[in-house]
Amino acid sequence: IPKGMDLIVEINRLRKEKNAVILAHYYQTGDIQDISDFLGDSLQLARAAAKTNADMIVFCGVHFMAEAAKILNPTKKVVLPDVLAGCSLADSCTGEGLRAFRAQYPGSIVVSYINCDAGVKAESDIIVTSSNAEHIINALPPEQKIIFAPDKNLGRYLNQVTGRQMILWDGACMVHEAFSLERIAQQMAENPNAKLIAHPESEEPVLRMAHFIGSTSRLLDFVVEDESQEFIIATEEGIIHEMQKLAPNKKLIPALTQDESCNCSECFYMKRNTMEKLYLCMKYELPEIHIDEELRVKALKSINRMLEMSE
Ligand code: CIZ
Ligand code: SF4
Repeated sequence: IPKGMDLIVEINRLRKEKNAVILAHYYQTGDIQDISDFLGDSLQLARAAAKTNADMIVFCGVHFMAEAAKILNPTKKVVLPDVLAGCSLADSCTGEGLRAFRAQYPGSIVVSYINCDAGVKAESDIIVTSSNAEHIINALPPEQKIIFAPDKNLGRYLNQVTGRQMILWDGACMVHEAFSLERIAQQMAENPNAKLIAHPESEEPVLRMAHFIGSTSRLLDFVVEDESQEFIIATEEGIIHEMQKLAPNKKLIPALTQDESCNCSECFYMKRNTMEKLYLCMKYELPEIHIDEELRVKALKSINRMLEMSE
């Protein structure tokens, strides 16, 4: 990259020249969020990917999200700025592992959180996100035995709100598991008017203390709409960029993690994407997401069930 090159100008030029659409997750860095055509959580981005007319989808998020965009758009080129933008939660479960697990519970169906790879999606009956999971699970027959993968924290929370007893796969997100109950309690004591809001990937003790629990997009709406002026945010701190834009006068405090050397809860995978890598990936159209067609069709079935059931 030539020194002094204006990355914003160049990215805009490439976007036009190549009829590309830039989709960015709320956990991306602020500069990437600002340059995106569409900013959203995983469900909103999957929907945007399903609707786009662009020739190239530039997916600024992690690998499983870009892969979902490809599953929905097999004829389009999908590129991801850094192919190593993975996910500890998606890595905790494989298609084979899930198939073996499922074999232990005959008669059950598998509901999987969208944070998983295509192999897991292909072994699942229905995909859910944290925005629609409760609604979809409630729509299943009460006697239906359900396996929920891969996030045990979200699964436990969903069991609580739906009254089901889903069998849980033992996976978790390293970012949402990093929060410190003690340090958050201290933050609450120091900011007595602040409401604690949390993503359900967080651990149970944090959720028990929270005033509000919701998906990424619901947490955003809550901060904007609630009468409170102060919030402690227990989710990946990238979301605060958009929250602060939409609620410029509110005080937004990132919840503290166990690691005292940093006060932040950043997803290291999400932050692998940078403006430089975004520019290079648009220029060279690499790294590109490829997926085996048989696997894609199987994975698509479970995603489509979600899109139908969450309308
Ligand atoms: O932790 C994540 O990656 C989340 C919550 C994604 C999303 O947008 O649902
Ligand atoms: Fe995966 Fe957690 Fe990062 Fe989300 S925040 S991409 S679940 S590691």
